[in-house]
Amino acid sequence: MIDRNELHAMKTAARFDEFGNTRFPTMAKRAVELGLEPADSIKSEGMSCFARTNLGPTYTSHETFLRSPFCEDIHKVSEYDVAVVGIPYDSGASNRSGTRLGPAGIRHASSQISPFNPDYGVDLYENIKLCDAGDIYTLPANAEKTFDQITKGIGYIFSQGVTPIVLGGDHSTTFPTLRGISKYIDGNIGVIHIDRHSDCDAIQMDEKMHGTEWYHSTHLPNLSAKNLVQIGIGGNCCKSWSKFTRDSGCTAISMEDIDKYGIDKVAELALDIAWKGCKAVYVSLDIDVLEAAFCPGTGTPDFGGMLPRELLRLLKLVTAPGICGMDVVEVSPPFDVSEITSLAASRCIINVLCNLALNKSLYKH
Ligand SMILES: [Mn+2]
Repeated sequence: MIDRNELHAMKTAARFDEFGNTRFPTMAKRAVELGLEPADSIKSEGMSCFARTNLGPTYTSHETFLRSPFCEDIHKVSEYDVAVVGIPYDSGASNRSGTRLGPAGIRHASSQISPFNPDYGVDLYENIKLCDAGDIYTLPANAEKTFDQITKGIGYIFSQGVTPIVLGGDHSTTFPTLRGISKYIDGNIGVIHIDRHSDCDAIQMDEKMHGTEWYHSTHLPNLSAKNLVQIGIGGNCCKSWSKFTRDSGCTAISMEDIDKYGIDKVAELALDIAWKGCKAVYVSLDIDVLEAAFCPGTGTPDFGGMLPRELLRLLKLVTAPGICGMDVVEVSPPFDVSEITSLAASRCIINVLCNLALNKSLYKH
């Protein structure tokens, strides 16, 4: 019979105290110093609001967007105009997962792109003070605590006078993002939502999944459905979509409308509705609005969506007057091919930032 105490594993375990335990408390303290205390609902030691040191989740990205400076100490984020921030969370995905790796995928793809953009004649390194604020520390097992982290983190960036550009993550993250931003806007906020799907159920699989963010966002005190414009809608939408669109007062624009009226007229209508009575407008881009051939790496690909140049033209027109923030969600690198989808997301963000620089329309507050 083997002597239990002679087992290698048991001997090693018995030496636990000899290993010392100074590294974890030091790193935990530094994580909170640099990345804020976590949301009040989180009790575990060593967790912070922004994932700092290497105590964050393993899928947190350490590469920066467009190789911009990493704002490790989040208290210094106010030194920048724009902060790119990742939300590696995909527990709201009802179909294919993998968007927790979206921020890492988009950052990696963006590192191949030049900060100089000949389409706009703008060099982002020269024209915008851009940083990467790293990722929000997300909790895959708990949506509400993750949402609290997102609301606190994105709200903090916005409260420091910085425009947040959010890398998703699945689309459920947009609700806590808007909850964070909207409370710092003294007035109403409008939204231009570009997506193949309307995501407007109150509840999905009994939870706030990635098909529910517009129901909850339009119940925020200063965000009315009357200022919500959804562009690209069609394909694989739930039946409940028609009820929300009919009853809430939001405006849905389908691919057929885009074919009929063209991108320029659609953008004009979207701006008119989103800005009506509002102090600021937010843009939420679900990458699955692109025809599936151009975005294989996403949770719910759909056939018959926008072509890349239609999407770039739409973004150019709707972001020209300025935005208070933007997200690009639903990039799922495990399903991607040759980084097509991550590259599409990177290009959309870079073009929008160049557009803000060109029009001098960065959000001021
Ligand atoms: Mn969506």
